[in-house]
Amino acid sequence: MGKIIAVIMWLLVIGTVLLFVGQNVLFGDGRLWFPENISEIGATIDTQFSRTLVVVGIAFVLSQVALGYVVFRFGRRGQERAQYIHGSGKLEAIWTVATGVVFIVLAVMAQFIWAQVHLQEAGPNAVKVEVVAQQFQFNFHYPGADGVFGRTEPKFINDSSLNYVGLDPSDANGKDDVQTTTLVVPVGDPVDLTLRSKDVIHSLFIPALRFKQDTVPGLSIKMHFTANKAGKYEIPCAELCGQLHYNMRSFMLVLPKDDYRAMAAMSEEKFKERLTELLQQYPINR
Ligand SMILES: [Cu+2]
Repeated sequence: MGKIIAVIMWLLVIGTVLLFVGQNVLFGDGRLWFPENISEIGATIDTQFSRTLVVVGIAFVLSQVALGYVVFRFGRRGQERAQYIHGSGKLEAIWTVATGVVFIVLAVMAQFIWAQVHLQEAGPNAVKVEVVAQQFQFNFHYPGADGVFGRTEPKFINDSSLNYVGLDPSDANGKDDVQTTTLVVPVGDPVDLTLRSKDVIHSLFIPALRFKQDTVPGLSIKMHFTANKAGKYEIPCAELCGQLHYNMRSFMLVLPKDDYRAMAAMSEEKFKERLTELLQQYPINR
């Protein structure tokens, strides 16, 4: 019985490795893998991801093959018995240090990418969008033609009058501001997001950008990206945030610069009309 279990274990390992290594061969179109990357730093993130996957994959294969070997050799009663030991300080030190070194090296490499999107500024010409998440939608707030955000305050939030972000009606800067549930950005220009939440933790996930950031009540989190391909991309909420979480899905429209500039100068009404047209015009990129 032990031998059969060991062989099944090894077959499972081979199957798992094939799913990752051979998925392009098995399915041809890479449908099990990430969508096409459209972010300027996405390739770096993908490289880091693959590097981590290979390191963890090697550890997984080695440990499973070794486990299978032990089951194969010592599995049956009456035959060869495994030696019982109380532990080995030397062995434990070796694998703890080795694991530590591997993970610290990976973390140090990854933090360069993390610092680029979190700690470095997006630049003065970046397009600014404020994100306010709530159960169960993402609201995107644009400054309108004047380029200045109107003042917002929680006491002005009123979902029934579509003031989801709480714009102060008495502030002149807010008169031309636009609130939508679609993220509209230009191609090729940095986009500076400020993320907030009105209720619970949500997560703005844009797979095509390799972008994922929690929105946390009480915090303003800044992050930036540059999208380099026009199109319509999915934004699911990636944090279980309540009963209708499954339904919390927005889109990001990446537009050619001229189209974007034209929209950025529009009134809220015109902006939304144009947005409806464009959302129908662009198919979803997967
Ligand atoms: Cu959510």
